[in-house]
Amino acid sequence: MNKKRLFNRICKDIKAIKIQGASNIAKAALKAYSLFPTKASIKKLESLRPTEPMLVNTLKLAEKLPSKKILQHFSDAQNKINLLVLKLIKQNSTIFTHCHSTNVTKALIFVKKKGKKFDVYNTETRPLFQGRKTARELIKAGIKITTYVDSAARIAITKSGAVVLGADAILQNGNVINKVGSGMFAEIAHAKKIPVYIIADSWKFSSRNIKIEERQHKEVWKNAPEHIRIKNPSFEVIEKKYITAIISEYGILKPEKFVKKIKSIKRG
Ligand code: RI2
Repeated sequence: MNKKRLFNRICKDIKAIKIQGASNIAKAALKAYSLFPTKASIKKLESLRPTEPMLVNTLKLAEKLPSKKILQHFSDAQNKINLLVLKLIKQNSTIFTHCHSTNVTKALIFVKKKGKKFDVYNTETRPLFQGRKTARELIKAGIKITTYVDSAARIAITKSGAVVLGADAILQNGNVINKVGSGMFAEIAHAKKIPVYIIADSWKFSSRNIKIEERQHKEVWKNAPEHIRIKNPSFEVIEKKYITAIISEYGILKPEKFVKKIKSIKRG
């Protein structure tokens, strides 16, 4: 495939969520940028998924650093996260998760490989069913998984020992943006005194205002009768008061502490 076609293919796959999740999107964008390292490429790539600061942060660094160094960051951060999650997950516990997060699934698979026993309850994650991707990956790794329809989440959460979610964006005020439903699930968990952990590479932090991506109504209902208004927000805010901690390469930190840490690193 020639360079132009490959660039366009990557853009198309990111837009259609064939390439899914903040980390995978950032890595694919990095590959596309390396084909055409221009400002115009950055503009195009950033426009594909407006709620992904990791993509923005990665491309900003790609202007200064070799791709190899950036990729090294992703794997170093994940390795540190894995060790923290290993300490956190209790033997014979049940973890609830939503959507598909590479940071989450890699950490859970690591914990399983280290011999800890736990099982996972997850949601389908309508309309694009990213929960099935999570279920496939975890079952392949030998982790027991039970999938619920999204509207059964309260039943699943109530039976779980912890809610573990990924992130698309971590905001200056400590709130987190993740797949739609996450805010509601965190609120339910909080009401039931079940801890809520966000597992995320720190490059998801953004000091900008983040737009919530609104996707096509066709994803929700392909041949809907005319005049039915369909809304399809892809993400929502999880308020920091519902988040027990953010687990990143900088440790297990309360949202405010995480933000403080990131800001001190940037200043330093
Ligand atoms: P990684 C996903 O978005 C979900 O919201 C998920 O929690 C987040 O990205 C995780 O990112 P989408 O691409 O942990 O399915 O994979 O819309 O970096």
